[in-house]
Amino acid sequence: MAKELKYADKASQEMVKRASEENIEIVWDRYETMQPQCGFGSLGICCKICNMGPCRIDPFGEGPQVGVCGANADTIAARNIARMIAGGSAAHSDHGRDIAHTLLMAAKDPNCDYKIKDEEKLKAIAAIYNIKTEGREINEIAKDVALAALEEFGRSEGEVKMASTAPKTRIKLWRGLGIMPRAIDREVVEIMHRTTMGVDADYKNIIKQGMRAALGDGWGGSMIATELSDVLFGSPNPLRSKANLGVLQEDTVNVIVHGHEPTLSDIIAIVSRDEKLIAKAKEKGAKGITLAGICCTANEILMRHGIPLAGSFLQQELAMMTGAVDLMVVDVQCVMPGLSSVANCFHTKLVTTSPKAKILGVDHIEFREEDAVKIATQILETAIDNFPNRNSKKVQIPKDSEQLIAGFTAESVFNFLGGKYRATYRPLNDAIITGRLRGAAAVIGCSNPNFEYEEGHIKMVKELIKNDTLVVTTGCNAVTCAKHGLLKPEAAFEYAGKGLQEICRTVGIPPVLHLGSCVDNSRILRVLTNIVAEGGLGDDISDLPVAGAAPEWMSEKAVAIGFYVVATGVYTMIGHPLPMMGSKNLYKYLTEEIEKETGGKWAFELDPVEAAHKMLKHIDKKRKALKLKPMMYEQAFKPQE
Ligand code: SF4
Ligand code: MSK
Repeated sequence: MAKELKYADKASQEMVKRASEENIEIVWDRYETMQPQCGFGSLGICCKICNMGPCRIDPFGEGPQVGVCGANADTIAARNIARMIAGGSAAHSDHGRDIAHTLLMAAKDPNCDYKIKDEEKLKAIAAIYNIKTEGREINEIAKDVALAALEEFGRSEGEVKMASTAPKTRIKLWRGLGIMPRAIDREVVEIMHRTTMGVDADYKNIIKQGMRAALGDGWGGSMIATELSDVLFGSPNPLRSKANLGVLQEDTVNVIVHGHEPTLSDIIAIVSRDEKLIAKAKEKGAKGITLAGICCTANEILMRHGIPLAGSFLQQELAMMTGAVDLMVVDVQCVMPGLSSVANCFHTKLVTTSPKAKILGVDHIEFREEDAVKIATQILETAIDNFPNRNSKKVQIPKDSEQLIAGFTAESVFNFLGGKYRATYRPLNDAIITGRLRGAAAVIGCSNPNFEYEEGHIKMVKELIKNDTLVVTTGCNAVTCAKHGLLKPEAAFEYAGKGLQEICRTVGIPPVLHLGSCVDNSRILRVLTNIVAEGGLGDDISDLPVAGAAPEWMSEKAVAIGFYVVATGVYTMIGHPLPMMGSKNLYKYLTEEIEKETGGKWAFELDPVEAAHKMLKHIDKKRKALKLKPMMYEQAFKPQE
């Protein structure tokens, strides 16, 4: 019996109620069944790295304080966290590698289904890699860029070159700390080596390697994924669309894409407009084809094609509960295996596509970039053929959907915020310097059944914008904000402080800017770098009045993101603490001492409003250090000194 979702959007509430009434088990039910969850695991003090274990440390100090090998709570917790970073970094970066391979294929084969869509961006990346562009064919440049990007993963000497785009002060600091990433794969492998039995036992040293791998993700693998996706699929520009389950239609073939990589979903977005396929759908009695997305692949095709968002991570099963999804196609990451049993309760076909991600008993149509259009067509035809199997008596599509604006990037936000100045961050920096804006915050990340669904995201974001803090968002927070109407310019007049309202009115932007998928957190790193470069707000990212948050985090990828953000010098707030509270020393290091090293640190706070206040307090501390003017308008939140 699924619980009542107090803060969720109405569509989710309706579908959860339906699941409960029809006795269909979904994620919240499985979460309840799992209670009580393992206390040792939550505290990060169980270890099963070798076969002398599993070992667990007694958190009350009465039982064993070391494992069979002598590893204590600090070592065990740090190793567990580092392995989470390795998992998260590997996921983002393997995605980046696949995009680089696709770019190489497009560059070599003139008949390839993928083309270079953003030549300017390609040339900008070529400059990072010192690749000559003048007088050269675009495909030659693309080939060299793809090869240079692929080099980043496994080079044996040197540093990740993409990371050289960070502010110079930051690079110097990373080199000094020994955390400048060398090669993306190498750092992940080194985590696995250092954390195997009998290697690194110094918790700070283990975390430093974790940060090096995380930096290889944020400033390497994820950045490559974002930049090369812009080259191949086109850089996003602000556009309008809709979000929530109400975007599904009773009278069309409904196809949902879910997962992360845009290689397949972008082609499906294009092929779904094919006249022949639409005619085929009509032959089967449908009025056309509706395509919508879940999770980050949704964000990818929203940003570039305006394809509507069906929902966030926790809505993947709820979309199926409408009984109106003819096919859900998934690739990699955040795809719950539980989808298959929900699909079995309806006519919905679930199709896996990646050789890296199969689910037993689920149809698999293997995706190959070489045959992208052919396979996308086959998937859509399978959906069309399944439409007549839909039982209209079982269809219940919630009415709810919301308008949104998405498609902001480090470059397009640049033009937008430039206003009449265009192509400059000056007005943004000036707004912060003069106190019209308090600062900026990135609120990102997953939703998690261990949290009151959507409460963390929405309450935090509203509290930040109320206090004149511009919010940028990606991933499932972006989907949640969209569903709750926060990605509309009008939201500024309802929820934002007076200063932020003025900016939104002048420039015509929402108070919350959607910057894309999880790998697109790299766009936020670029924005921060550009703010520093514009001047007037210090010499490094750690000087800026900014903060980051993932209130309802779930994935290992969120841990990797958090660590590259902390290593980049940013105060990083999450709801549930990292699973390491069984180590007092590690807790102290990550929430206090690390600030002296990187300028960033972790903070954990379950109450989303209190969490926002802690972020605002940090922003104010940075404003004070920069000797910025007092805020122009009265602030709702006034920290006690
Ligand atoms: Fe136990 Fe040490 Fe082996 Fe971990 S590495 S399972 S703590 S003996
Ligand atoms: S999809 S990683 S649930 S944000 Fe990127 Fe959402 Fe988190 Fe997956």
